[in-house]
Amino acid sequence: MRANRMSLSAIAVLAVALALAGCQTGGGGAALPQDLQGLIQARELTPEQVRAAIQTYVPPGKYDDYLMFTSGGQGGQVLVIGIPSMRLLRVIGVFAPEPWQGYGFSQETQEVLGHHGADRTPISWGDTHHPALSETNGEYDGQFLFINDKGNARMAVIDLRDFATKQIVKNPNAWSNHGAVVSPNTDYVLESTQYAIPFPPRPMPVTQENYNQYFRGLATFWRFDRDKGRIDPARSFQIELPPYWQDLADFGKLVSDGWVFINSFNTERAIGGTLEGKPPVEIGASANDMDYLHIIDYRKAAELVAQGKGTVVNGMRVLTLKEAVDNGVLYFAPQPKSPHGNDVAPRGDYIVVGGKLDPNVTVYSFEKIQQAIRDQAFSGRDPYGVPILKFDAVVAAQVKIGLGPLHTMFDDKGNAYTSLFLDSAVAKWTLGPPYKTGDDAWKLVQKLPVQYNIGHLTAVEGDTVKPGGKYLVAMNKWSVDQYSNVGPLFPQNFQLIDISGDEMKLLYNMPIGVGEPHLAQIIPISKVKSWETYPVGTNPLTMQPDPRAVQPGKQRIVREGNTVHVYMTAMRSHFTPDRIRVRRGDTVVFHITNIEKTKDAIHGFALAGYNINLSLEPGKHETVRFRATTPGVFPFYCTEFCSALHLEMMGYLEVAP
Ligand SMILES: [Cu+2]
Repeated sequence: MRANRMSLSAIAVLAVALALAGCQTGGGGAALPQDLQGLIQARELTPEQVRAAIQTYVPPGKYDDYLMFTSGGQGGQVLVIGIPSMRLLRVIGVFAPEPWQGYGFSQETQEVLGHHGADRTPISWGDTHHPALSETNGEYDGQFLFINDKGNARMAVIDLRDFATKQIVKNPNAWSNHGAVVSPNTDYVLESTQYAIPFPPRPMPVTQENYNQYFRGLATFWRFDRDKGRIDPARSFQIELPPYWQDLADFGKLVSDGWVFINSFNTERAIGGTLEGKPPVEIGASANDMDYLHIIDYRKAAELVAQGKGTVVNGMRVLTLKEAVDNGVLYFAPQPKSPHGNDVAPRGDYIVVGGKLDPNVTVYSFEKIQQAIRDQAFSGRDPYGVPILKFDAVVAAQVKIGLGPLHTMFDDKGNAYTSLFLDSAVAKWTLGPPYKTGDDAWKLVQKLPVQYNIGHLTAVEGDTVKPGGKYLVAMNKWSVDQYSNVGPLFPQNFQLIDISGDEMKLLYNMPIGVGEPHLAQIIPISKVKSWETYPVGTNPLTMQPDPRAVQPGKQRIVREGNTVHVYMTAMRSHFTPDRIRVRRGDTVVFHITNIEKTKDAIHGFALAGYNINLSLEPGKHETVRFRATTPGVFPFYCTEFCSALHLEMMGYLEVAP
């Protein structure tokens, strides 16, 4: 018998619990049935495991309480996962074509994907890192989701009415970025550049002299127009920063509203050179004991830009480093050591920083920062003239929690949760006044081992002004021994943790086999008001009726010179028209409306040989345009199993020679 096999007395305790649960829900059952006891014993489950199973089980037809939006990493996607079941509910194509959704095949979605490569060609991947839900007064409002592409310095806007990507903007002055965070009312979405390049971008030898003199970082404030549901590049701006690698950012809130905090690393300005016998970047960038927390008065920066300050570089207005320093927009505070997380507490009063090579989290007081700025309590200036606030003047506490602290989330009881990469653990610790006072303040409460090497973590609304508590998800980089071997590309490991009680408890493992998720956010499902169908004839890009939407009875084929327009409808179980004849060299434009009003009555439109594949949800209208270069007879068909006669939902395109 294995040591962890459930004892009979433990089963008895659990039986009582189950029986009580049964009574409360009217399910009956005065005792745990014999066969259930046998099942638990046969599977060698511990009481903790049975409890976790009951806590996370969502029966067929019942819904999860929360949605987690997580980056899909190199897949360029967003994954939508139900909590507590940890079931994958949706994949949203963002920076890469996604065939199931027909994303990147229609004219509408090709426009969204754009041409952002160095040679103005489309890029067909992205490294999604930081999802950021739109906020109203510092709380998630369930309307929009933003996510960055670290790999190519892009930012995307997803509309949560239909969970589809509506816009991608390319940072014109950077090739990498980190973070996507929103201001408390979503007027700005911020990205930091990760790896500095020459500013303005131009070719030059990567030497130390050039790096120090010409390379720069940037904080990019994308202006979001909520009414239009789009970022407005013309009203966006950047702040020029020293060539330290700006990393995670967080907007202030409540008392610190109007400010933003960005951590940085490689203040050493290491540039590698391993082939010339120089130390690699990892060594060079880890020499200093302190890097710099960037403290930015972005309201003042926006005012200066509105007054016409700054210069325009590649169409983007940029407040220069000198203007930022001269006008009191930018300050530094020392932060230990190669930091990653940088998280503002729920009341906006503290900023928590995890230094990857420091066993402490360092907590800055916003009030002390403001006082130090008023007192000009500077310990000096960096080589670019930025004033550095005295460390002791701005720090509220340092709490020793373990090795490799990265990222911090908060609950509704004054606790903070920090991922520990090197320890492979989540540390729960307490904030200071007014959250906790006396001996209860600034105290490590518990360390829960996770499997393994956790990067970010996320808790229910854990970065808002009203954290929800209840659940936390550890986003682990290594799974090692947690899953069956499916080859050398191991899945990432999400672990659901119960944080509702005094002690954190591990509930569930979820493998992620589609990319390396970086960060996630969790929102109560009741806050997301998504559509079940589109009003018939809706253009998904504008979310408005499309003037070219096709009504029943108005299907037609119209030739305009060498362009053939096919106005088509899809409904169970046929396309109208279903026989189309064009000539070689014609441009063919399909305007297709799914005229179904029934939810889940989805059709697809796939045309052989021409790389055409659409998803037509009920009511959706989409356009696909291509040149018929090759003569032949090409079947098209519905790719969604929509009815008993789904296989018959097809037609022929004849391309005459
Ligand atoms: Cu169909």
